[in-house]
Amino acid sequence: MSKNVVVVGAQWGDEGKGKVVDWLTEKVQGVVRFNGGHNAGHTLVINGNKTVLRLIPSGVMHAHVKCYIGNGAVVSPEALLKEIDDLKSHGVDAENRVFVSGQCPLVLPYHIALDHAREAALGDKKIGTTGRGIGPAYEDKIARRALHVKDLCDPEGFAAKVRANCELINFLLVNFYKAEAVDVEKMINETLAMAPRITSKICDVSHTLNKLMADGEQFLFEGAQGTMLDIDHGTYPFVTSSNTVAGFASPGAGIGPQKLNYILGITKAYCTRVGSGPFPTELFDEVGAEIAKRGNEFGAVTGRPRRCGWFDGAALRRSVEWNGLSGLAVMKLDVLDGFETVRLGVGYEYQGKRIDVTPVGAEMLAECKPIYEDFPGWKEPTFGITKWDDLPENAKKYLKRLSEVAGCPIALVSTGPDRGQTILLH
Ligand code: 2SA
Ligand code: MG
Repeated sequence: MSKNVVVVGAQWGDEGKGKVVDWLTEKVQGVVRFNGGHNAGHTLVINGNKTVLRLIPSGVMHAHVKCYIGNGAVVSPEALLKEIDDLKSHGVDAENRVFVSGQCPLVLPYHIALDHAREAALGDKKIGTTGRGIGPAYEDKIARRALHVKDLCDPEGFAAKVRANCELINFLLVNFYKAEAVDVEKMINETLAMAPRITSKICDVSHTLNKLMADGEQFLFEGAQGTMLDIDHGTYPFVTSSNTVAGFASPGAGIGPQKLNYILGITKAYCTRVGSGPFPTELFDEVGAEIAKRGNEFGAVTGRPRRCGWFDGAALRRSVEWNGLSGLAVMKLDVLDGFETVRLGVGYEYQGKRIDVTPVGAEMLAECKPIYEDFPGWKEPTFGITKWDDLPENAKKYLKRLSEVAGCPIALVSTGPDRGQTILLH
């Protein structure tokens, strides 16, 4: 493995980053989150036990690893502490191994109230957010009125800033959205009660990483959500509110881009999306339902059923370009076992013309019809296979073409949820 690796979701999220990060973590000293918040949901299966991580990097399951949350992520104090407590109940002590940048914007209950009110007001045009207040928290950051983790060190200043922000927020909630006002003093008191446990984790993440890298330590940068949900490049407005592309690991953690040595894009052997927005290869038939069932495709945070479809090569090609992917990890190949035919999206038809990459934003994509290449399926199970040569011929053909269409070599193939159920290619 190269020195520092960035792992990003190459599709719409939920590609199985958690398994890959957990697996690669054995070789690094630290794992870093650089975007998103507790809207992320990484399901890990370790020795058959299922654990869901939201804000804490998946590497936490390894006792030797330090976990950093960089300034590009947004932090809910309540979610962070609950996650540490949940881990403790699973026998994982994360209390003194989680380090948070003081510059992370906070996600507070008023952001969550606003997220819910906005979605309700949008009705059937809603984004389908996770309802975790992520968008409103990033809005505060961009509008230069965010509360930061470091503000928790100054209770009076914190309270004054929250009161000032909530004047506007409560006005909006009550008068515009006809929703309930947030109890500001209760929110201040409850947040400040959590403050000591949060402030003890404050760290100058940028400087620490730079110093440790100079000492030869290696890091893994764990992206949240997926490339097609990137605020700048994704299917806007049906996107999350942060940059999900690999390059954001640099400003989101405070390190130079030349420190990012290998970019691994995680993709499923098919495609899923949760929330609203265009998804050209989506399946509405029994094949889609079968993929959802076999792949257990439910949101890790919200439990929402994920929409399922065939692999979208045009979207993956974009993802390869936007992230500068060095290699692909193709997950959940075994979910496609036994299908008569497996389809691979290789482009779209848009207003009678063929296009080879996804258009930017939602409007054009909503009008795109996928162009497929069909592959004969494979009868033999791939579940648990650990060597490329042991894969059924038809599965190999499918994967080779997938890699060709995406324009990126396959670095690994996952054939089951456990760490060992992996084929390593380079
Ligand atoms: P938000 O909450 O403002 O970030 O929502 C905006 C859009 O981003 C999508 N989004 C996600 N898509 C896939 N997985 C995510 N994490 C959870 C998981 C999702 C869950 O790992 O399963 O449990 O539902 C995630 N987070 C945000 C979201 O669906 C909106 O389309
Ligand atoms: Mg997830």
